[in-house]
Amino acid sequence: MGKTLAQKIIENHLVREECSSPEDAALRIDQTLTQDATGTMAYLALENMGIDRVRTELSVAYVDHNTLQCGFENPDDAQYIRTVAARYGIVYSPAGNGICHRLHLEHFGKPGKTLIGSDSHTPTCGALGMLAMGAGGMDVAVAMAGGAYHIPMPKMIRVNLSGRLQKGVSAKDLALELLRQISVKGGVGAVIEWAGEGIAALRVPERATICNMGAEVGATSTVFPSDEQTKHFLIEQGREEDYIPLRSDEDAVYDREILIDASSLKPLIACPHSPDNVRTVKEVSGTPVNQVCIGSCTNSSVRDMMSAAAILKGKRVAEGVELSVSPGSREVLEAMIASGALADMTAAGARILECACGPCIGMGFSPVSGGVSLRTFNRNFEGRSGTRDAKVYLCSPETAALSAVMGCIADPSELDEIACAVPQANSTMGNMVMPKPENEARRTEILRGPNIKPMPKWGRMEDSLEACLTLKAGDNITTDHIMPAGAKILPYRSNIPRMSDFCLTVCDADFPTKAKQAGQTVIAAGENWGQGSSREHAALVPRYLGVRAIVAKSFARIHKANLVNAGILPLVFADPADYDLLRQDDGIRIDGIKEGVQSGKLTVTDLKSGHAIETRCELDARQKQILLCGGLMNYMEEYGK
Ligand code: MIC
Ligand code: SF4
Repeated sequence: MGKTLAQKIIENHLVREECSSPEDAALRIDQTLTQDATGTMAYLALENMGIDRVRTELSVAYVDHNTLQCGFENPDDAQYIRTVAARYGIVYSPAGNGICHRLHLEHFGKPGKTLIGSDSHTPTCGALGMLAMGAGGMDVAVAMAGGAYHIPMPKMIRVNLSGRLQKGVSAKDLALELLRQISVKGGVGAVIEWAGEGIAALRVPERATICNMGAEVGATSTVFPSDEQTKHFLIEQGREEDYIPLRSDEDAVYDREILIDASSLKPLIACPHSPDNVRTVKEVSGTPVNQVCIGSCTNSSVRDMMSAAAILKGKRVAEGVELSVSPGSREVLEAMIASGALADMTAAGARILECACGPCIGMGFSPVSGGVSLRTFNRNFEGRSGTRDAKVYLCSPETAALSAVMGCIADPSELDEIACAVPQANSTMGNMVMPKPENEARRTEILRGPNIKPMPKWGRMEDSLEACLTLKAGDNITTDHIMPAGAKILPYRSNIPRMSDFCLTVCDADFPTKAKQAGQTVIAAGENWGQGSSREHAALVPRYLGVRAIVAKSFARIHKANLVNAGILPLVFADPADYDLLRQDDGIRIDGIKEGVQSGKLTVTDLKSGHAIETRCELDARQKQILLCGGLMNYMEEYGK
C-alpha cells in the first residue's frame, strides 16, 4: 500500500523502541523553534535536563511576541533567552527580525524534516513539505535534549484542490473555506495534506498561509508536497541545496477526502468570535469598520504586503478607520521599502508597526470599545485583541486593504484587476546569532533578571483526591480563555505566581480567588477544551492554582499533552450526556487514581448529588507514567528521557 507524504516523514523519524503502542508515534525531531512567550519556560525546563548542548540538527530561539519592553520584564526574558541560546548552541533571533514562523520558513525550513515549536502555528513550515507541529514548551525542551516527541499516530486527511483562484480571492480564503467545511475541531488528530491539480499554482508563502491556519481546525499538522514551487522558493532564499522532491504515493490511502474548487471560491471572512464562523464577504459587506490590521504569521509575506499595497496605492484610508501594517520579517520589510510598497501604504495613512506579532496577541493596537476590527490574522477569540467587547473578523489582505479604504467590509472580487507585482525576496538574515563553538559556549553566563522565576515543582500524583468543581465551562474553550495574553499579562510568562491572577478570568472573573479558596479544583468542560494556542501556561498556571483534573467531552491535542506534562488528569466523559449531571461548586471525589490511570477508566463522584460518572483517561504508556510522576519534570528526574 502506498504512503502519504506525512507517513513517509513519520516512518523516517520513528524511534521504534520508544513507541509504546502502534498508536503512539515517538518521533526523532530534527529542528525545534521557540518564541519568547513560551520560550522562557522551555529553556528553564531544558536547563533541568543536564545536557551540554542541544542534540537537534537545528534549534532556533525567536523573540517576536514580547517586544514592547514597557518595563524590565520583556528585556529580562529576551536576555535570558539570548544567553541560554548561546550556552546550549541555539540560533538566536532577536526582536525586530520578525515573526518566528515566517523567519523559520524563509531561513531554516527543509523538506522531509521534522520540526516542533512551542507555538501552535509551527505547522506553517509544512508549506515546504516538512512535518512541523506545535508542542508545549517542555516537550520542545525534551526534543532539544535529544528525546523523542510523542504524538498519537495521526489520521490522514486529503484536501483535493481543483481549479484556480479568481481575482480578489487568495490563499486565506482557502484556509477559511476549510474552516467553514470542517470547523475548529475537524482536524483534531489528523495531518491534512493539500493535493490536487490546484496546488501547482500556489506559491510557498500562500501555502504557508494555509498550513498556518491548519492550527485553527485543530490539525496536528498541515503539509504540501515539496515540488517545483518549493524549489523556486528555496532558490529565491539562496538555499537550493535544501531542496528535495517529496510527495505522496499515487495509491496512498486517506481517512477522509475533502474537495475544494478554487475557481468557484468567493472571498470569505470569519465573523466574531471564532475562526470557523465563516461567511462570504458579500454577506457582511457594508458593515462599518473601525480598524484594519494587516500582518501576523498568517498573512505577512512579501506577496501579502504587495497585494494590500496595490489596493491602497493612490487611495486614503477612510476617515475614522485606523490601519496597521506589521510585516512578517525584516526581509519582507526590505522588499516593501525597495519596491515602494511601504511608501504607498504610508501615503494611504497606514501605521507601520514592528515586524512582530503585535496586535495579533493583543500587544497594542487594541480596537475601540465595541469596535469592529478586520484582521488578516488567524484567531478572533473574544477579548484576544485586548478589547473585551470588540468584534474581530478574519479575512485576506485584499479584503482588509479594500475595507480600510471603503470604511466598511468590502468584497475585493468586485475590484478590477489588482496590479500586484511580487518582487524577489532577498534573503536577509537579519541579526540572527549563530551558535558558538562548544568550548566558548560553555563559558557563557546565563543571565536571569528578576522576572525569571523558577519552574514550580509538585509532588507525585496521589491515589485519591477531593476537590471542588470550581468551574463548569462550555464547548471550545480556548487556551486564551484559560490563560489570557495581551500586553498586561504576557510580560509575566516567566512568572507563574503572577500569571495566576488572570487564570480563566475570561470565563469567571473570580476563578483565581475561588480556586485558591477551594485548595483543590476539578473543572468540567464541553468539547475541544484547550483549543488554540500551545501555551503550556494554560496547564501550569491552573496546576499552580490547585486544578487537579479536567473532565471534558473532548480535548485539543497540544493542550491535553500540556495537562499531562503539568500533572493534571485529562478525563473524558464516557457518556457525554453525563456533563449535565455535574454541578458547579459541588464537591468531587476521585479514588483509585493510580490503577485508573493505568486501566484508562476513572470514576468521578459528585459528592452532593451522589452521581458516579464514568470517565476515560486515554493516554499512551509514557504519558501514564508522566502523570503518575506528577508531571514531565518529575518524570525526567526519575527516568531521564
Ligand atoms: C498565539 O497565537 O496564541 C500564540 C501567542 O502565538 C501562542 C503561543 C503563546 O501563547 O505564547 C500559540 O499560538 O501557541
Ligand atoms: Fe504571533 Fe499571532 Fe502568529 Fe501567534 S498567531 S505566532 S501571536 S503572529
